[in-house]
Amino acid sequence: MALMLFGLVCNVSAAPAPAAYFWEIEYIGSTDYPYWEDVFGSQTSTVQNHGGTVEATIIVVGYSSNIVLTYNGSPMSLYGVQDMDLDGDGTIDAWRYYYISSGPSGYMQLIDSGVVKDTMFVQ
Ligand SMILES: [Ca+2]
Repeated sequence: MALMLFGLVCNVSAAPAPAAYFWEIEYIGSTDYPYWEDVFGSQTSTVQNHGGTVEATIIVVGYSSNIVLTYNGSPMSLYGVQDMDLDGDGTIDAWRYYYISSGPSGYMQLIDSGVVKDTMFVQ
């Protein structure tokens, strides 16, 4: 399964960016719900019932080399990175990361340098 809502996943060379200051789990999809469910914002649980292979996208504004997304306590596999120039000034400001893993329901956690920045219960 490959959920590709945003089209081509590409990775161009990164320009200088400030240290990461915003982190969000954005979208979650799975075998049982094969669409991107929008979980951006204050939401703490998926609405849809997921299962099987689980994919997620996160967005990090500002740069960090220590991002991990875990599911049920285990790191998910990173399979794509999309550089984003949010204000169109030619400098990359943010990164969208694509992850995949499998498992039953559980907690997904976005961690930067050991600090939990966002948590989502995947039901
Ligand atoms: Ca920019």
